[in-house]
Amino acid sequence: MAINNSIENFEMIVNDAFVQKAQSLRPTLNKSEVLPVSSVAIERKGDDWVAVKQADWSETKGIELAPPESVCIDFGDHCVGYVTLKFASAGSPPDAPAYIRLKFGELPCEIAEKSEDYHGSIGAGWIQEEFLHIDILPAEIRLPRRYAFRYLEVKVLASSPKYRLTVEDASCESVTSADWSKVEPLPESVPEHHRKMDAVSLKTMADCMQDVFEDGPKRDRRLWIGDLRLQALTNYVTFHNDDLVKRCLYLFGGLLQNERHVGACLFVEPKLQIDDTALFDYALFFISCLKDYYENTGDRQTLEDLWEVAYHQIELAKNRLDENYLVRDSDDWWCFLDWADGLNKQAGAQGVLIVTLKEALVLANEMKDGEKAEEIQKLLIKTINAASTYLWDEKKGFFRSGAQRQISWASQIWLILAGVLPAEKNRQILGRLEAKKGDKSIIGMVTPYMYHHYVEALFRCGLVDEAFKQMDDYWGQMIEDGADCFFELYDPDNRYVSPYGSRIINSYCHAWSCTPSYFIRKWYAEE
Ligand code: RAM
Repeated sequence: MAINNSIENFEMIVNDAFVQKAQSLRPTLNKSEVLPVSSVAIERKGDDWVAVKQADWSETKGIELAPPESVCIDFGDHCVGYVTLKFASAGSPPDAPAYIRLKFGELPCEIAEKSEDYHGSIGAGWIQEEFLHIDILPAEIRLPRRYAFRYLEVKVLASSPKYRLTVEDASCESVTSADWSKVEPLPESVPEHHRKMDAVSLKTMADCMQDVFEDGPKRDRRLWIGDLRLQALTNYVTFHNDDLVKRCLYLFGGLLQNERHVGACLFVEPKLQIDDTALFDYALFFISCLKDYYENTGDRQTLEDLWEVAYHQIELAKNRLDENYLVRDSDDWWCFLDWADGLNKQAGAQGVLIVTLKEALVLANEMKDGEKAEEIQKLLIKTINAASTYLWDEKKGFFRSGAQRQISWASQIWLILAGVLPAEKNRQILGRLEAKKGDKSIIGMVTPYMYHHYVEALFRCGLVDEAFKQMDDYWGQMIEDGADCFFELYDPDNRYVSPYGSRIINSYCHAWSCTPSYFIRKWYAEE
């Protein structure tokens, strides 16, 4: 499946007032200096790589390297920011430039695996690697790019027989728009392993909170609406940066695609620009983001400003319905849901439509917009009927999707969240899924984003113990596997999983995986 689904004759429709509002809410970035902790060796462990401590940084500083020697610096935790390196020389006066390679890794595999071997589907430029000539030594070099990393390898490719390059010191000016003082302490009742999980989620959040809510500070470094929705939910119970959510809402509302479609993602540099990727589910999530924002802030003005844009997404979604009120399927990348290989999106998309119609109804009532509320009601009845008539397979006990009548976790989960069937039936589906775990005939899940919806479905069905167990098995296992932040993709049974052709291009601090904090903080507060 091609993931390039650019709109033909793409045009951006700008609402200047909305954009101005968004720009007036630009956050200031908090800066702090992070210093290295130690040097490490990257070693093989099974099918993965691990960092093994060599020496404290205070003992490593000043290390002398001759080609092809290298040192791998461990900053002790995930960092997002600007790196400064200090170099000098040992031996005779340097009679030739030093030529070095720098590699930054969120995980050890990014340092160990060869960048030249990457031939995947997205730009190799995301691999954090630099080749540098240093003409004059000593030198203090502040690198112009912002990096997301914990490990930094400095390798000398060339010096001269007469001198060695010394790595005198390194530091990182880390940046975030998160304000840690806003995070409330967890209730006493929260056990240790959930405290740890909350801490990793918070770190993930903070490192993704920049000029906007980025999806990942290593890649794609931009505002995606699916990620925003989960970040915003988590933000309301953690960093309370509601203005950043508001900014993102006005950006999406103020920079529309053809036909006033809300785009899937947008860029803030070099100028504000909506991307030409359109996704069925992501456009509808504008409704969810607005509803969640309004519920959490009571900001009526924003609701009034953006309601029309939100409602219009339903009008557009209607164009994709067939005569039976079923979402039409196609072979291109029209809807996201998850990166699971071969996943058919039809049933899941129907679920997303129903979920967001229900949310739109809440907003329509809030807006006292009777006409639209009625329109939404009608559509809800028809789309729910369509799901139970055409997608539900009573014999199998599962929803099915697409021409091949595929059964997947994503289809079940979204149609459970949509509340198509009565609560007891939904619980039974979840039980059946659990019993079929590992069954290859049912398409599984590979992103924390999809796992979030699974856990949400378990909570909604009152399966609280199962929901926490799932969090422990998934996000807890990620921590066991060495996560400083939560990943973009994770399959406990396959460390190599990547929709892009290589794990070194995956992002290992990814916004949509931050929701354990949301579940933990919501649940323990309600207890
Ligand atoms: C990837 C990113 C992003 C996600 C999109 C759909 O490029 O991981 O977070 O929202 O896919």
